[in-house]
Amino acid sequence: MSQIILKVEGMTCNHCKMRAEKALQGVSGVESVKVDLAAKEAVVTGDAERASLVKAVEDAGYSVVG
Ligand SMILES: [Cu+2]
Repeated sequence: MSQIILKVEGMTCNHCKMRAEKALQGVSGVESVKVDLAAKEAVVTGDAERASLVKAVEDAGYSVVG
């Protein structure tokens, strides 16, 4: 199991945070998700592919930087 940290741009409120969390939780292999709105950071644990996580965030309407 590994931990992946994504820098997420575009989240402006708690609703965005929940939306991003839900999107990431739906990715195959994800064990847990924690999104920090102020830090614009998503911490994901599990065996998910980074590319799949990025796609999930983008499909939810946000972007991943770095
Ligand atoms: Cu929002």
